[in-house]
Amino acid sequence: MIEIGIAGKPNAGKSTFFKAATMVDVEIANYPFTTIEPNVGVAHVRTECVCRELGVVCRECVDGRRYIAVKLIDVAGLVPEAHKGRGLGNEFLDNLRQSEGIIHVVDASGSTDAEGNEIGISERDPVEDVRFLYEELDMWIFNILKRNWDRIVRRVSMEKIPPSRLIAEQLGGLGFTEVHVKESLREIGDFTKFSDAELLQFARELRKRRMKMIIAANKIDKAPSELVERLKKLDEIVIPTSAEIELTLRTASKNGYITYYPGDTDFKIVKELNEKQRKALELIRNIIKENGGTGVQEAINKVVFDLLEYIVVYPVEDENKYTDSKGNVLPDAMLVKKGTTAKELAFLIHTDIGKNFIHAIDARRKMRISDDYELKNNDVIKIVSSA
Ligand SMILES: Nc1nc2c(ncn2[C@@H]2O[C@H](COP(=O)(O)OP(=O)(O)O)[C@@H](O)[C@H]2O)c(=O)[nH]1
Ligand SMILES: [Mg+2]
Repeated sequence: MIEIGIAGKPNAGKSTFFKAATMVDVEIANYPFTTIEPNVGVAHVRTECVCRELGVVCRECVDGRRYIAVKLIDVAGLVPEAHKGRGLGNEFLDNLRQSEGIIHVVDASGSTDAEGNEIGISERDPVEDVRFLYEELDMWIFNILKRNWDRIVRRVSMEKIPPSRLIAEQLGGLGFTEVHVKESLREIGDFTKFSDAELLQFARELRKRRMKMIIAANKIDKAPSELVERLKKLDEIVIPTSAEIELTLRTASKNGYITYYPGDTDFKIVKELNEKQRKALELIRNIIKENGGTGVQEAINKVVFDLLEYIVVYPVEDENKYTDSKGNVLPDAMLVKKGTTAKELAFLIHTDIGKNFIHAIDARRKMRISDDYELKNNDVIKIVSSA
């Protein structure tokens, strides 16, 4: 399953985001270091199910809203100098290592300082928080490089292995690929003569490639629009969010007060409410209408579909009825990387199916496709296999 980390300084709203997205119980409090262990939960990306377009009735979606599971990790809060082990620095960085993509939750209301302590609205520039996360990550990678660099350079000159492979190997565990290293080296120059500044630049290039992230400009329910706009001007994917509103809506929905589907821009009240509750919900309604939703679902979708470039494919066993062998219509919606081929899909479904792959069929066109056909978003595919 795709793993997404939620990063940011204390009190930015990470745990609220996590809880809203997963509905797993976590501690939420207005003081630093609330999250000690990373919380892991299941969230979902939302996509439009293909059942309607195909004219079939499936049981996997809610009126065409199809949710596909991803893993979410609520990472320990980041404080300045985490790379030196301050706060829960090491845990923080270790947790992020597992993530394929990161949602950086930023307090767009500017009402928490660098350490997460409460201050007045707009007293902190949220753009600083973005810069600061990058700097911490860069310094962390730099320190690891620095510790190993002399040895790496020596080995490159002695052994006849491509430097990018050797460096990737030496940084094992950080998840850098040979391609990440090669591309990053290309940006800088002769690595055997790297100064500290160049090594830091190398660390930055590596981070950019390995640690892909989007920014959730959180607390929009109280953030001044100038601050949200400042964040939007960054050369990043920025999604305005209110984790707190999403959590309120999900909770109200769970308790039967409203009908609300994550990612919707509205909800329906379905139970008698008192005046105060009704007013609170109407206030929320205005905010999410204006923002086009709470942003939480959008943030998860952006990470998976835009940042990490996944697409959705529907494997079926019956290409005429779009069912599995038991007659379930469109039983699976799978997230696969853009560029995945039909044969690779067979392996992703099951190793045995991959090994015994014969050919694949595009169920929409009822046509055989080549083994190296690159899957497109919303393809419905039957794999023919002798397994
Ligand atoms: N107004 C507002 N407050 C929020 C929002 N998200 C989180 N908070 C509040 O910010 C504080 C810190 O939240 P928490 O999720 O524990 O932050 P974490 O330390 O980053 O995990 C809590 O008081 C939350 O209720 C939001 O979208 N809007
Ligand atoms: Mg927390």
